[in-house]
Amino acid sequence: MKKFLRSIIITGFVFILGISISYAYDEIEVKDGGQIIGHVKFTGNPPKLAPIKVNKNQDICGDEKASEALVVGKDGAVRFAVGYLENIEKGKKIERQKQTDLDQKKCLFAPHVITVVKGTELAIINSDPVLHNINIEVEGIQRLNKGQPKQNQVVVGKLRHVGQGNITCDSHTHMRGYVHIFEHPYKAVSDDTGSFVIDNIPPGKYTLKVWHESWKVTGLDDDGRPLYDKPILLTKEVDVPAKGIVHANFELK
Ligand SMILES: [Cu+2]
Repeated sequence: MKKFLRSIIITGFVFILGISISYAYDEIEVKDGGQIIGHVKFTGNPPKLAPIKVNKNQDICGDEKASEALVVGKDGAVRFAVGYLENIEKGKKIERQKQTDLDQKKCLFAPHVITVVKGTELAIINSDPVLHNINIEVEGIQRLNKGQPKQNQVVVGKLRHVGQGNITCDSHTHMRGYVHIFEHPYKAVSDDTGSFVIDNIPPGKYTLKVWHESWKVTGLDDDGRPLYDKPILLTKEVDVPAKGIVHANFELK
């Protein structure tokens, strides 16, 4: 009886919290896991983006930087798109020992877009002989802000809130990156072939999303940094076969 009452109380509590908590993720042993290979392609001629002016430490950073808002390689391959499963509730284990690396290198965030599972370690290194800082804002709330005055200095942080984060450096207004924080490990960033791989998925039907930051300039901020349109979100229903591969094609234009 006590146990029953307790479960009712817990259920009620979870229900109330449920308004703010999206869902829980259960780590299980995945049997006959399947794979998604996503392909993100730009259709037509990609626009040529104006370089972004550097306002400080030009001796190290250079006078301007190529915009990474849209990076298109061979055959329209789009780099830095984020592919992920929406609301997957159980699946493979989260690799908590593995850190996600982010480098402040040549006055850019490298890589420009990263993904993490919430609560896992994000290691940020400053490879440059200049002061950088790492400022991460997730859904409008600052979640990490650390100065990195020394070269090769590493800062390790954890992001505990799911969502899309903007990465900026207060020292260099041209620097911009993105981090996506997930509840689960079924996410990947497209590489220079425009592909991303999500593996070891329990067979079944899922909603696959692709996020891209958008390259459409809507204006300039006070520092002359381009402001972009809201990110692009594409959706596809996929059926992941046991031990098999499903390909999913996405188009940007
Ligand atoms: Cu910087």
